[in-house]
Amino acid sequence: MPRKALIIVDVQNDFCPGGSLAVPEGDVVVPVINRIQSLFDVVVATQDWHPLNHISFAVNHPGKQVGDVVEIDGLLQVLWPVHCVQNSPGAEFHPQLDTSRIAHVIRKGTDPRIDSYSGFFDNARRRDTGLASLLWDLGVDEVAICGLATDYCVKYTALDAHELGFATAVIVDACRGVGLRSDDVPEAIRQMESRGIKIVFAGELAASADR
Ligand code: VGL
Ligand code: ZN
Repeated sequence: MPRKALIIVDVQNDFCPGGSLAVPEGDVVVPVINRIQSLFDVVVATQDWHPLNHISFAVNHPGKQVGDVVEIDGLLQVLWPVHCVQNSPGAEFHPQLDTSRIAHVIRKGTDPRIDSYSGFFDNARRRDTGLASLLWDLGVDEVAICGLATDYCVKYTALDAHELGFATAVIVDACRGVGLRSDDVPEAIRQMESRGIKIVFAGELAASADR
């Protein structure tokens, strides 16, 4: 029965250099992630997968700019450039990401009315993506999270995984952040660690693997 899952978060062209919401050094996570995939019993991936009329796109808010924060239905929403539009090249996985081991892909952010940073729930927790039950059905009790971006989707996916009862680790050198503010990434790491999420490096994983 599988136990340990790797969750690869949003390693998509738009979050890599040259993409519309490029995360600095976003592509450097790709070889690291490819190297560690075989250490896990099951590998799943999330894909940010927005319709063109998505609420998180600044262009859909006349008079607003990228980086502005608006309140929608009582939730604060950062406005982003158009990114990861369903079926567009920017929404595809980075071409060098090894997808051969990915057992399931969870697409999130598909509802135009609400954003979804976490791979488990939308930002208001109205809807479940099915990721938790998928992992439970596979007998997974331990997850490690990697990908993009440390200060958004990686962070919220890790916080939810921990809260759902999975023993949760974040592989920091297999993640990169947006860093809208200079301390967003270290702050995200501190926050995850203070909740009980383990912060690890890819090299330690290999060393502790019992096979
Ligand atoms: C993400 C901002 C907007 C992420 C997704 O994958 O971290 N960030 N949409
Ligand atoms: Zn998005």
